[in-house]
Amino acid sequence: MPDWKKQIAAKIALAKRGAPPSKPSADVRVPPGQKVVTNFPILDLGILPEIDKSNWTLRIYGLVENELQLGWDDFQALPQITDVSDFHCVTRWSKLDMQWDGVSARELLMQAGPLEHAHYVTLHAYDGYTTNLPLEALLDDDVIIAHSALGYPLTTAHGGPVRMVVPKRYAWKSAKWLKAIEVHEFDRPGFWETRGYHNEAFPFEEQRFTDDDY
Ligand SMILES: Nc1nc2c(c(=O)[nH]1)N[C@H]1C(S)=C(S)[C@@H](COP(=O)(O)O)O[C@H]1N2
Ligand SMILES: [Mo]
Repeated sequence: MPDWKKQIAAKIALAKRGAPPSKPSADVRVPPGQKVVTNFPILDLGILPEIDKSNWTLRIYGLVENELQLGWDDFQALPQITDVSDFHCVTRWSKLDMQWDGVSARELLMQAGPLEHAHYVTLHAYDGYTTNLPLEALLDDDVIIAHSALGYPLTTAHGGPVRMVVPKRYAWKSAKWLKAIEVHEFDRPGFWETRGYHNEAFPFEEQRFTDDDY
């Protein structure tokens, strides 16, 4: 097994061992302070990037063994998965049973091969938005680089052609119009994280804003 595969396996084991108490218990499905909605609200900076699939690319770069730059056909050729998860926005709406189709973030990261000192990622989006996560957070089974929601291709408003979905964190960590995943050693707060939003963003802990901790 190549070194980076062992490292990923070790990181997955670590993530499981140290899993934060963010998983819904059987009887509590909706995080505190959230209301279930049946519509699918749209939240962003108000910049709608129009991205043509013919010049769309997704880059994985930084502390990886093989930097990747995928075009649309390359992305479609990757193994496809479907995952159903709940989506929690810090503005207090939750949408349950969202079905996402796309590529497992873990699968893509495995192909890139994070180096030993890779610990954090920055997600870069086509509207200039960024958000940060621990690398481990992207290795969970439910994290998906999605091209479809509820069986339909993502609309531009919801982040099409491709967005990240990280169900265990508040939705601002789920970058729409995903352009690149940058892998680095030290944590680098993203757009909202530098504006007072909580760095970890676990809905079941109500980690909404940095002040909540102090
Ligand atoms: N690129 C980008 N991604 C983004 C945002 C953004 O402004 N730009 N907003 C985030 C926020 S605050 C939320 S709640 C979700 C909303 O996703 P939706 O509009 O599909 O409901 O997208 C997140 N991803
Ligand atoms: Mo949000």
